[in-house]
Amino acid sequence: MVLQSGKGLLFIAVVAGLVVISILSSQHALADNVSVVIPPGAANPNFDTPAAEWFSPSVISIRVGDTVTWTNHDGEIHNIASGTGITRMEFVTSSNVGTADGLFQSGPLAPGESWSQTFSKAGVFHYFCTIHPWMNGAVVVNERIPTVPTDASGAQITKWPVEEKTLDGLYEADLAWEPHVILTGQRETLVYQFYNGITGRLIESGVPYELVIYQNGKEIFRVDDNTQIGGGYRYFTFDQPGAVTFRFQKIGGGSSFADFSSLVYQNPNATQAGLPVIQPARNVALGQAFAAVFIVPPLAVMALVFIWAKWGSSIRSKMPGKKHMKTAVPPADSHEGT
Ligand SMILES: [Cu+2]
Repeated sequence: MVLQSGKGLLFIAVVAGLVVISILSSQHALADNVSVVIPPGAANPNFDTPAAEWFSPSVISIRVGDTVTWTNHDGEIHNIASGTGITRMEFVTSSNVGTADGLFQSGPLAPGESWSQTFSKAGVFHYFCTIHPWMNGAVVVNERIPTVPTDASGAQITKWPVEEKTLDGLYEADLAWEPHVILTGQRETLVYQFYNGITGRLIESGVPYELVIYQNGKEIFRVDDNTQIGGGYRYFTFDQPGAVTFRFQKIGGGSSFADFSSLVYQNPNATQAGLPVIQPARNVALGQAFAAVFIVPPLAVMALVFIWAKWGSSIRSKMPGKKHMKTAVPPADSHEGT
């Protein structure tokens, strides 16, 4: 009996293990793991750091479900804390040390150590090192856009156009939207037709209807129109992501309606346009560029002024052009010509 229950437990454990493995592998198929490196010299806020940025890359774009792994390639201890650090100017002029918001926080990362964080929500997440708060970075998490169109519940739409009867059954509408997967900022073309819900015959032109678009529970568009032979069409561009309902109502003056639903996804191109800007490190190359622009020319001008002040008069008296000028201008006591 003991052996039997032991076998039963073993069987359950094996099944549970297989389930876990299949879940993990299916997640693995969807999610990526991306790397951010803390470069050598990141601990140094001055011009003599070889680091071009404090985190490399300082802004990384991923998708919901992806994991970011930070690895410390510097020679000092660093950490990763969500929130906003400080600018280098603040480092010099204030005692501000940044504000961690607690969304995620690593322990101390010794040289060579790594730490990972999985992002399950879309958005822009700023982070910094609390030991060196001028070290700022950001993770931009984009929605995972499906390759197939769905209704608002997530069920895949396989047949176009989508057909729906009004609740009272008197009318039927069909609607197709193109592209089928809706992104913000992308022009959608809605194409639709109306039929008699009982006979299935096409509704002739001139029958009034109303198209209303709801998104995230709010009405965002409404138009009165009349049916046309060959069907109606309309362009629409969504500004916001979220569930959307296309409603045809008051067809032929009736009181019923037919609803179609889908999802609008954040356009990754739009997200790229709003990427956060992270101040670069004050690295050696930047220091040289700074010196070339702000230090070398003023020093050169100062040197010239000094040389001119000290030896200017002797240089002027020795210049051949000046001698020629003197001989060319007649002396004041020369009046031969008058
Ligand atoms: Cu640090």
